[in-house]
Amino acid sequence: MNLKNGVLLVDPLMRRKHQGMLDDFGMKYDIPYGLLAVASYLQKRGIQTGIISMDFETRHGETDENVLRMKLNEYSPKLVGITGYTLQFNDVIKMASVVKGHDHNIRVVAGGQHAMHLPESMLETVFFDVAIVGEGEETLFEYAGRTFSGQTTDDIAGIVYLNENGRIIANRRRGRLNSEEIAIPDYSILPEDLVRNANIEMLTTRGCPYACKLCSSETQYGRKVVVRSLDSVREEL
Ligand code: B12
Ligand code: SF4
Repeated sequence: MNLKNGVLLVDPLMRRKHQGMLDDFGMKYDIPYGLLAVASYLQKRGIQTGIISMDFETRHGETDENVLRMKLNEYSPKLVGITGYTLQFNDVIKMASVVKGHDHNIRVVAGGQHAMHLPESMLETVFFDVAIVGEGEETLFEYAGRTFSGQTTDDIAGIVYLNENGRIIANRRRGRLNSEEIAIPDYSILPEDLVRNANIEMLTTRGCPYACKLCSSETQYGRKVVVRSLDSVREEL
């Protein structure tokens, strides 16, 4: 795969750090649903996108750093996006530092749960160009398009970035995707062996009308619920 004008998305280590633990159903891997949603959306709109799951790629004992270096050499992406829960924070930073160490000109984007709640904690590490808040599909599509054509990215809705004075700038939030804009997950983007050894879930709605203190839903989605159409759910099944 050549990603010279494409995007490489990385899911840092999660389970392999804990001796390759299996889940309650005896499965080895997790589907990185957030990355798959973003990649399926970008591919549909003509941006070639690859996903690396570090739990899967390190299954024969390679280190995550070496896998990433190998993939960067193989794919030559211009842009790398890294997802992560808070408990993956250190590995997210490690992955970003490997990318910038490999080639400082590659744009590195932070997304997912930790980045959207504490974007400044990503930007302060200086390994990220921007953090994306909320749903990632349209924001990354616009950011990648503008980056590839050499345009400014500072005014893109949904991004947080460091300006030239080192100040953190949070742009206005982007509106939500409607039900037809949510791409049907394209499982062919992931290695077949990963998919066969993971539980497959279906996400038929996004968002919640409530705002419980313990939950991330309101920060991520506001209070609007978006329900996918029956046709799209049927097609995914
Ligand atoms: C379904 C779900 C699960 C499922 C499936 C997990 C999986 N394989 O992904 C199960 C039950 C297995 C699960 C387990 C866990 N979960 Co869970 N889970 C959820 C839930 C309800 C929905 C997540 C989801 O799939 N959303 C749909 C996808 C499409 O959205 P998304 O991943 O957020 O991605 C979007 C954006 O974040 C963004 N994005 C994501 N990555 C990137 C990357 C880039 C570069 C860009 C630009 C954008 C981007 O774009 C995506 C599309 O819009 C959320 C609650 C919530 N509000 O989101 C909690 C949530 C994600 N889970 C959480 C946690 C903690 C866990 C566990 C770690 C719990 C534990 N201690 O074991 C495990 C981790 C399992 C694992 N290895 O992934 C926390 C994370 C909190 C945090 N600050 O990190 C959440 C937010 C719940 C909460 N507390 O509010 N979970
Ligand atoms: S915990 Fe989150 S998803 Fe559940 S009702 Fe509360 S706000 Fe909604």
